[in-house]
Amino acid sequence: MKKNRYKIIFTGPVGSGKTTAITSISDKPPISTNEAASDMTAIRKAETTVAMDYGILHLDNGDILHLYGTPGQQRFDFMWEILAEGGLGLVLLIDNRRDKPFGDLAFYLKAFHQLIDETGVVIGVTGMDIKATPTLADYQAEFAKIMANSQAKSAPTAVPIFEVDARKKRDISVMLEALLYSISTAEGNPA
Ligand SMILES: Nc1nc2c(ncn2[C@@H]2O[C@H](COP(=O)(O)OP(=O)(O)O)[C@@H](O)[C@H]2O)c(=O)[nH]1
Ligand SMILES: [Mg+2]
Repeated sequence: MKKNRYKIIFTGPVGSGKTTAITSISDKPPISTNEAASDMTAIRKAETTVAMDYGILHLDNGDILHLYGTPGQQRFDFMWEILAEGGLGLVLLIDNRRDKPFGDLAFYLKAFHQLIDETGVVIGVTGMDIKATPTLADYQAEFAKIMANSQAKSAPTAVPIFEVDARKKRDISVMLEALLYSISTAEGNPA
């Protein structure tokens, strides 16, 4: 059986759980390129990802998923387009503990609108064990609002949105399955 190789992009603000999620789900120890943070993020985290995370996941059907985490800081956003190239879909992690999670949501949906339009997106809200609001229903409503205001022609009105704890492998795999399923149904392919 021919193995298909796909690329999944994980994005979201610093601290939203990208490195943790890829570590939780990867079959091999993931590669992360870290350096001591030299900017404001140092206040948030002593060490932060500056280049990217990479992990690999072998599916039961023989397919292989390559998992890439984007660097969070905006000074690395020139890399996002390169990373997104050829991606099968996007995992957007939003940290509910942050001040303006809806601002983060709008920002990342806009930054990755091309990949989202062409493929698909699933949203994972992390940190809900620490801060329960906004709720998942609030996120769905906000997502619909952002899409209604966007210029995108093929913008989806609803996407899978989950509460996830990036430390829990099961949470991440459920979210990934939903992404793969939504992409396969959108393309009319069998899942
Ligand atoms: N309490 C809690 N902590 C989480 C959750 N998801 C991730 N974390 C923690 O948040 C911190 C930041 O995660 P990290 O993967 O480094 O974020 P990144 O900057 O997006 O790569 C880590 O200490 C994680 O263990 C969650 O759902 N709840
Ligand atoms: Mg990281």
